Amino acid sequence: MVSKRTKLQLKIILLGDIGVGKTSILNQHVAQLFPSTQFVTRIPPDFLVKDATVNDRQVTLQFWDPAGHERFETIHKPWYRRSHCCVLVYDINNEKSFQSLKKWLKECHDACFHDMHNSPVILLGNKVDDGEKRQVTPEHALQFCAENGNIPYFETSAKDATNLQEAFGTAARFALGYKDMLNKLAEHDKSLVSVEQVNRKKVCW
Ligand SMILES: Nc1nc2c(ncn2[C@@H]2O[C@H](COP(=O)(O)OP(=O)(O)O)[C@@H](O)[C@H]2O)c(=O)[nH]1
Ligand SMILES: [Mg+2]
Repeated sequence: MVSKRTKLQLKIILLGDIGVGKTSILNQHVAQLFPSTQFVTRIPPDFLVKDATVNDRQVTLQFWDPAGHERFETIHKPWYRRSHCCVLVYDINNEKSFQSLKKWLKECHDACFHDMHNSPVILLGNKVDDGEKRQVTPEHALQFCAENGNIPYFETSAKDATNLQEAFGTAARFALGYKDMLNKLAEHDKSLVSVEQVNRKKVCW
């Protein structure tokens, strides 16, 4: 009998102020839906799932949406648990949502990715289809990215899907790379334990 191998599950979280377009981005990317009012009453934990091939490997991407919880000062730590990539989102027409990125990035680093300069994070400047009221320039956004560990930056639209494939392709590769790194560390830890056990046995002899 051929054993069924479960696909690799990768958890990608979306973070940013309320109203920047996180839910719309996910619904456009996963289900080609805009506007996305039918999802507003979903109950957390809240994620959408999409199968994909990343670096020739079959994976299931779980996209986690804070689903309104970002209204509060912080999101519960368990929501962040076992994340493999964070997609930060702000609205290019809303300076305040850009100012909040520092807070979201810090929360994300504190909760899951502890290495500030090597963490699987990307940034989306959303609503480019509506850029006439723009309050944040791309240069300003790129400067933020350079100062925070060279975060890749994409200008997106949930309305017409601009750059969503590119952004989520990068997010998926980051997530897979991060998962592989965690697996390697776990293997390394296991071998450390076994060396320790051998040494302990030697002491007993
Ligand atoms: N023009 C435009 N409107 C958007 C875009 N993304 C989201 N919106 C609108 O912005 C509002 C907030 O979007 P929503 O997805 O609920 O934001 P969330 O709170 O971050 O999940 C809704 O009225 C959306 O229709 C976009 O790319 N372009
Ligand atoms: Mg939402």
